[in-house]
Order: sequence, then structure tokens, then C-alpha cells
Amino acid sequence: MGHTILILGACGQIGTELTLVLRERYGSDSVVASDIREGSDALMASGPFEMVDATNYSALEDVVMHYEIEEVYLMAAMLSATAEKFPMRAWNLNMNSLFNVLNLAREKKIGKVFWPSSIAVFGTTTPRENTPQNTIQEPSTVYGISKQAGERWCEYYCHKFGVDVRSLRFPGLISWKTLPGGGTTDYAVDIYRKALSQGSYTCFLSANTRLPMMFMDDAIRATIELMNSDAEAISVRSSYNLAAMSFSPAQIASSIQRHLPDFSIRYQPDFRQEIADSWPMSIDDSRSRADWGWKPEFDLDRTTEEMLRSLKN
Ligand code: AKB
Repeated sequence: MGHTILILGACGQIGTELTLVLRERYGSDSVVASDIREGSDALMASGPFEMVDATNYSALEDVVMHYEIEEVYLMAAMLSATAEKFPMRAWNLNMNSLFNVLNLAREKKIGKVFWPSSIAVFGTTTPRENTPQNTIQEPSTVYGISKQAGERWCEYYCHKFGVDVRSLRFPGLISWKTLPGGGTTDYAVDIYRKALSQGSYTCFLSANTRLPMMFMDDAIRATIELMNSDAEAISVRSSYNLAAMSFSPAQIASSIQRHLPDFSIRYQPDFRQEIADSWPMSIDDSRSRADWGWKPEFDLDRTTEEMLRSLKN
């Protein structure tokens, strides 16, 4: 077996940046990007690309065998807001892609798997402040149900079949290279773009809706650090809580106003408000810190500086 990496969903918000960083680190030819559509010019020009539907087991197996893939990062998924509109499509995509990858690992065709979970595994009955690693999980969204089920399957495959699968419960992710698609936390990306292009933003969540968030550089670093940790250090095989900052739309607006004093925000909550209200406001990630040394670097003001500077350029 070679030491080659396959990214499924490489053209999405996380996949794009993860692919570029892994190529920088391990060499372009060692990282195969794949998706059901082509990605940004920068991504497409940076190394090998295969058009693959992660729900198609034999197509996936062909690519894995052809490139002698060792590690798979499964970043293809339908996010919370879109999944509410297409429940069965979301369930099929989110679960079948995961089963395909877990089964390839069970058959020893690949050695290691990364699969992202989410704060969406929690629900209204979960303690919302400093949400513990192990607590009540009664998600009320299709996406959250798929992530919760996925976590159970990851742990099951690890314990029953020795599959080396590793996972993080990502908060909302803020990035400038690729747009997020169909999430409840997407406003925290859109707001920076509209602040620069229009000087104002209409937010689909209410002013004081606090949610856990993270800048993409931290999320990519967390992913790579977890994947490079010794297997014995990883005591959680469902998915780790992971945190960096928590803020509300009103707080991100103030942070932007420090750079753009004329920026204004209006609130027009829609169906996504109910989703946000069911999620934690802050996360206790002490297990990640203890097991594999997690430490975030970006707070809200540093994120705002990076976002405005990069989007302007
Ligand atoms: C979403 O909003 O659906 C995602 C997530 C928090 O998992 N960004």
C-alpha cells in the first residue's frame, strides 16, 4: 500500500482548503482531490482530480485501488439547512458515503479515515453552555440525526473491526477561499462579503443567537493534528468536541464595525433560527486538549481582520 491521500468532497468549503494544505505538506501527487463537480481554478491546477460520487462504492473502490490510497478524508455532505429541504437525499448522501469509506477500511483497502461530525449532533435537551463531550444528544434536524448516527457507526467500526477512524465535531466554519453551502452558520461568512460589497447585511438569525464558530485555518490544523496523533492517544472514536470561539450576529457586526464604521446589519430570522436555537452556544473541548493537544489560535477579532483583509485582496 502506498501513502496517498484521497479527499472526497474536495471542492467544498473545507475540502478545498484541506486539499491545498495537504498538497503543500505532502506533495501534490500524494493528494488526490475528488468531487462530483470541478472546483476552483486554484484547486484544479494544484494536483490530480477525479470525478467521483462518494455514494458509489465501486467507483470509489476503483480510485482507491488505482492510486493505492492509504488515507481518506470524507468531506462530502449535505449541510443542515439544505438537508431540511431534501431529507432523504441528505440521509442517503451523508450515510452511504460514510458506509462506503468505513467498509473500504474494514476490508483493509485503506488504512485511516477522517470524517467530520458537527455541533448539530446536539439538540434542545442538551446543556447549551459549555456542552460536555458526553451528554444528551437528541438532534432535531435531518443533518444532526445523520451526524449522530455516523458517530455511532464510526465508534462501532473502530471497536468491532479495528478501523482507524477519527472525527471532530466542527462548529460553524469561517473561510474566504470557498463559500459554504447550505448551513445554518453560513451567515458568518456571508456577512464579511456583504460588508465589503454592500456595506450592509440582512441576517437570517436574530441578533443574540450565539453559536460556536471557528476560523478555517484552525479547523484544518485540528484535522491534520488529529490525523497525525498516535492511535493510542485517541480515546474518543465517535467524535471529539472542538471549540475556538462563540459569538452572536450582533457581536460579529460590532467586530466588523471596528474596521468598517458605516457597516449596518438588519435581522430577518427565517427557518434557520429554529435550527440555531437547538444547537449549543459554547462547547467544552477539554478532551481534545488533553488527548491530542488541541489549542485554537483565532478569536473573533483576529478572524475579522483575516477575513476582511483576504476578501479585499
Ligand atoms: C451547518 O451549519 O450546517 C454546518 C455545521 C455547524 O455543521 N456549518
